Amino acid sequence: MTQKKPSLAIGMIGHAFMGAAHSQAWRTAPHFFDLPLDPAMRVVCGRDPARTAAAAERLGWAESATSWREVIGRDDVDLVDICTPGDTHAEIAIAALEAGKHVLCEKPLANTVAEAEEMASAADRAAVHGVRAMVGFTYRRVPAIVLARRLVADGRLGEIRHVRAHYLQDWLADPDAPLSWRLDKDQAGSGALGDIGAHVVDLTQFVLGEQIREVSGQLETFVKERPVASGAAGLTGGTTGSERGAVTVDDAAVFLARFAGGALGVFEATRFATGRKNAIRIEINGAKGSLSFDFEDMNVLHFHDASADDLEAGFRRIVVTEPGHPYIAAWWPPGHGLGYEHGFTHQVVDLIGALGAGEEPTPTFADGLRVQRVLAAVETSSDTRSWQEIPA
Ligand code: 4PW
Repeated sequence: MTQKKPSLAIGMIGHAFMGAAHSQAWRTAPHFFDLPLDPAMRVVCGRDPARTAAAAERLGWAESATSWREVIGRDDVDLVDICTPGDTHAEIAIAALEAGKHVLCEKPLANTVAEAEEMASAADRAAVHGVRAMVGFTYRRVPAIVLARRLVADGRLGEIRHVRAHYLQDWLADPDAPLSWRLDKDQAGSGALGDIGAHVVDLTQFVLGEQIREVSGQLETFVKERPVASGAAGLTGGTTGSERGAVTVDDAAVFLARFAGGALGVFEATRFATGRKNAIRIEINGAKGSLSFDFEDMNVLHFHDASADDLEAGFRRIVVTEPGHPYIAAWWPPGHGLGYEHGFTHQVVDLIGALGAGEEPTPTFADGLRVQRVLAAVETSSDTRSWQEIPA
């Protein structure tokens, strides 16, 4: 007889785009991976009772609730999964950790460095009692990205000289796209910089295993006013009326960076790159070789080994779908490819694995704070037209 695994009961706050992505991860992970704990989708929380009940039904949650405080107060919830806009992260995460609940919090960790510092301190205090916190930089869990990190760690690229990192979307190129919460500084903290630039900051630091130490950047808001959304508005769709409101965040962010090991970085995050839908493009050049990745072709990593014979050298297209590649053995035969949602599944697999082993899951809130410091430094740099150092 197989022994029943201990369960991990989840309470999820928020049920829009990220809530749906996280829900599929909690639903799917135990069916494909051998996990030490069995996730139970206990309760989903939202503001509107009818919409939240419908979301519970659609996404697979046993119950719905309208008070996050009630959710974190429940004895039958072990982990709080925060999928709400950034302005609520600090309050919910700190309260949940203080209530003894593990926390998974969507990125960016917070809207300000001060909030992120408080969250990282709360995580440190909770860790003493075995309560864990993790921030959801989900693209770290793309198999090709993990392979890239391994190649760098194994010295296959040698000393790293250049990092080119772009996150390109185009859903705001239409000046009449609705004014959603992502365009409101109070709710989102920043625009392209925090929403998508945060990912490439985290990814490059993850792949290199090094921090960014200095930045010089420029932010721009191309469309300063938009029609106010009359209902929920996301990356696509949404209805508007005649009222217009101010965009209070950046539409695009560009910055130069210097990594701790001396590599030079060029970063770009924009929602105005017409034709680019979710192009996370990272190219790294080292003394012994180079890597190139594009999320729009996410099952592939390009690798150039500079030590190869000149006549045969050049970028090799590695299809990252072999059973020996990270995470792949749990999925499909070679060549059958993974998609956007698999990163979220791997995220909860790694989280549950760490909780089962009594280890600290990564990225930690301290990692999230480091990213937040880079974002803040880019903003200050843009405001003051100066280089900014990032404290270690
Ligand atoms: O990966 C991105 C997210 O972090 C998504 O494309 C959209 O932008 C939704 O939130 C952010």
